[in-house]
Amino acid sequence: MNDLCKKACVLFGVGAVLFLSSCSGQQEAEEPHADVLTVGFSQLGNESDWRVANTESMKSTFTEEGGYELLLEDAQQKQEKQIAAIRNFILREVDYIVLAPVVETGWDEVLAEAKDADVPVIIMDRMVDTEDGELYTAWVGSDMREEGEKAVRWLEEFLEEQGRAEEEVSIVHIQGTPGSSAQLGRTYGLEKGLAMHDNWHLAAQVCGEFTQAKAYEVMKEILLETKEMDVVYCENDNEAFGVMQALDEAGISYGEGGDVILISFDATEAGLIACMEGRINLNVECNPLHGPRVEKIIRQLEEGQVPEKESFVEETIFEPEDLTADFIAARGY
Ligand code: GZL
Repeated sequence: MNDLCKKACVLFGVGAVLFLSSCSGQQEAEEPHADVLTVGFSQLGNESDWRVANTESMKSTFTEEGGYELLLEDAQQKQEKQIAAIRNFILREVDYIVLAPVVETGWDEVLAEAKDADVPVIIMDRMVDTEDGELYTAWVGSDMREEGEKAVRWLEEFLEEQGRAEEEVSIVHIQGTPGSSAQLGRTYGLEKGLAMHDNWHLAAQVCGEFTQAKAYEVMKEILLETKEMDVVYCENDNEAFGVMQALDEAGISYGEGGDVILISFDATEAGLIACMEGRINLNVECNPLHGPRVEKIIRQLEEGQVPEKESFVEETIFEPEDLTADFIAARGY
């Protein structure tokens, strides 16, 4: 082959390589982000410090830089809005649905629609009570019954230490959202304790909706009826804050050295500060930082692995002497 011909072949070869690489470049540019996972997240609301931390954990985990598109829909405590959000996610053909269910029941139909559409559903935080466990892929959250039982065990020991084990104990119970796992579990623990102790009595059992405003309202109403109470059992920190407001206005002391023993759940930053300062006697941890836990499940599924069906978070309890400002600041919520 003469020199001219050789040069022509080389030039053609280089041109072909350049052309193909430019095409593949164009093709990559045209692909609609094929490597991005779209996660539809139905969050039940924004009712408490715990919920805010939970939402933030999801947002800081499922980032664009991490290869995700997070579609966050806040249902404002309404199950029908969560159901509509899930249907919207199915229509948008998301890769995964994450559901933080406001209550445990009423999910079978929409979860079946997601299953029929081959969209895996991960349940986070509270549980769903479905006929068919195959309607969701995995659940991650807290053992709320155990949280309630921990609080009651602590109360038994606390009263024992105070020599009050045989005394009459009047308990005000401020419950969370009716039918939510957190309310069902924490109520289970207290009611089990009431059944075990003939000298423990319910002075009142009302719904505080996991909010400070509602707990303040219902506690003021209770105080119009009675000021005789030994324990107020609040099913989350925001309820405890509302109860504190009402007790302050009534001139009733609470917490360490107070007339009323104040028990709370969540162990949020504000709740632990109140506990460290002795205004809450016991704060039962309920960890909201589920973002990384949900991502681990999604990564397992992406790699063809089968995640645990149920993953419970390890949690503890806090008394004032357990806490320092540095410890609280380092906890992340
Ligand atoms: C508990 C979570 C509860 C928190 C509340 O896992 O579902 O909902 O205890 C929140 O603060 O509103």
